Amino acid sequence: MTAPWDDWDHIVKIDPDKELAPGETFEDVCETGTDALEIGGTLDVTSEKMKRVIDACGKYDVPLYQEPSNPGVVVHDDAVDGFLVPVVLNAGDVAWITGAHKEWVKADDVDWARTTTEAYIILNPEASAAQLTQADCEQTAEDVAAYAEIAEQMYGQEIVYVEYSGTLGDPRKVEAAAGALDEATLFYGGGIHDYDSAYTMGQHADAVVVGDLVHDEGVDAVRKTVEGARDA
Ligand code: 1GP
Repeated sequence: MTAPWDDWDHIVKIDPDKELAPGETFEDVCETGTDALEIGGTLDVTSEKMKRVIDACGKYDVPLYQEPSNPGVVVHDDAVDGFLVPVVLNAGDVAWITGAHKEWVKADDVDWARTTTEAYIILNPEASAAQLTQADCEQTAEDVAAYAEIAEQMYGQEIVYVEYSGTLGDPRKVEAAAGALDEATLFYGGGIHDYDSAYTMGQHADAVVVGDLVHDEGVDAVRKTVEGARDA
């Protein structure tokens, strides 16, 4: 069975709590050549902010996915292709493994046909997501490989996500995760800021995720990361 992300090299992650670079529009973001947009952030996201980005992006031809950080920010909208829901394998607080998910199922009529989980391995202890989830970021390459393997083989995860949000990570750990996976798709995110960083991580990950760059530097910089990820 094929999934849309099987063909992705590059994803732009829009934080609904942040503005785009001055003078730029979501149309500009969609024209960078990225394969998909994920809308999600860790802090201060609301369903209203989520909806504002969905409304702005929905009319373009780039697949649009919500990545809800908690049940309260989920928006049901036909413009959205699906939901990519984080499950943090190395969370210290089990709310981020099953707890928030349980609350979501209780509160919402979950659209399972369009919902897929992402098995996160969070590795930057400074990141808000690491602090919120109390992630144990002290993981060797061997540990990361083991997490990736259990994600796929024990928990049937289709997507494994090595997350260094805010900083460029250790390519050897990304390589270790890639080596442990059979069919699952590997996302890498964190500190991708130019052609070389995208190329380096893209050599191991199936798709690289670019977040802060789109807000801080803008679409010209993002376009170079698309080239790096494509060439990898
Ligand atoms: C965040 O992995 C993404 O969830 C992207 O990270 O913001 O560091 O690009 P950056």
